[in-house]
Amino acid sequence: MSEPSQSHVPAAVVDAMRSAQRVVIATHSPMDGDGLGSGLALQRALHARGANAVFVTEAPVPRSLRFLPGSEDIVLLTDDMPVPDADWLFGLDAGEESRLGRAFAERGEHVRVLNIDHHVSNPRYGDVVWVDAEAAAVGEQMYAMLRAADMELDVVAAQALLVSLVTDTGRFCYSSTTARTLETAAALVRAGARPDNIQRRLYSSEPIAVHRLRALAVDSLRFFADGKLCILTVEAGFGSQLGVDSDDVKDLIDVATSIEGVVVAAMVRGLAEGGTKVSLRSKDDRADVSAFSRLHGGGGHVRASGFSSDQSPAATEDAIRPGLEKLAVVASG
Ligand SMILES: [Mn+2]
Repeated sequence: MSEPSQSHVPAAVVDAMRSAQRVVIATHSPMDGDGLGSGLALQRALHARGANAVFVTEAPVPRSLRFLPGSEDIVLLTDDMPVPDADWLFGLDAGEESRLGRAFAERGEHVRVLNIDHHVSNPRYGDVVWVDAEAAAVGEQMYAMLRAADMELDVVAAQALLVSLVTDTGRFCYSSTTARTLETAAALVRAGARPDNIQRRLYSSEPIAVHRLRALAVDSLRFFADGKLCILTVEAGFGSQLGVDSDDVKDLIDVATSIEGVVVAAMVRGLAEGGTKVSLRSKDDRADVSAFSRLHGGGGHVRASGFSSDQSPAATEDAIRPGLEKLAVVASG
């Protein structure tokens, strides 16, 4: 059968994959399906050729993703734990180096950094860099990389990479989905991945508390610019009385995005440690939320981006609302 049309995997990336002996794997914390799936597949491939690879995180693996084999072995770095020593740090899906957290900030001087990412705003940090903004997910790059380096891809890794693709493309519906994305998915299914298993474990196994959280969120949505801008502001601790995890709160942006007439959706979320996290979604390329987030020190994709602020959720919202209204109106003009 045909292979996905080749994405260009830089030779230095293939070399690092083939030769690295002690690797720390990291993605952003908390991780998402793309960071987790591509990291697990990478770790399995490195282990299969006898390399030592430790996958680290600074936040627990989100509840909904814990069904993936290997997620239980991810090392949760607590404050009193040093970052494991290594020759290489493989950073995945991190649009800026700070998103890799301590794995990047506290690495030894001898540690080389491989930056594999698909965010258009990536500043190309690291010693070896492979940023492919055409890739719908790092999982798509990871598949090409494992193939280019002639490394093992077993059923478990194929399933992990399909989770990367499914979650980062909104089940293959976002504008980032290309023929190559679908060809990669087909190759993964041929390798034994099961889409129906992902549907059941990821989308048909939600705790009722998550639905109650959504109901609360719907009640607190506010609309501006004739309904083209939808903002959901949540204070720190929102949802904790329902016993849902922060990952479930994060996904509430999808509620706002799914509404008819909304062009730009924003979730302004207070963090337990102070400050605010803003997530933005756009349904129109003319409303480039990646550029908007960059103005505020963040980044991301044209239709999905985010940034952090030191201010309260209410103050943050006041500061960004006029700009977002303008963005939503321009896009629908
Ligand atoms: Mn991604």
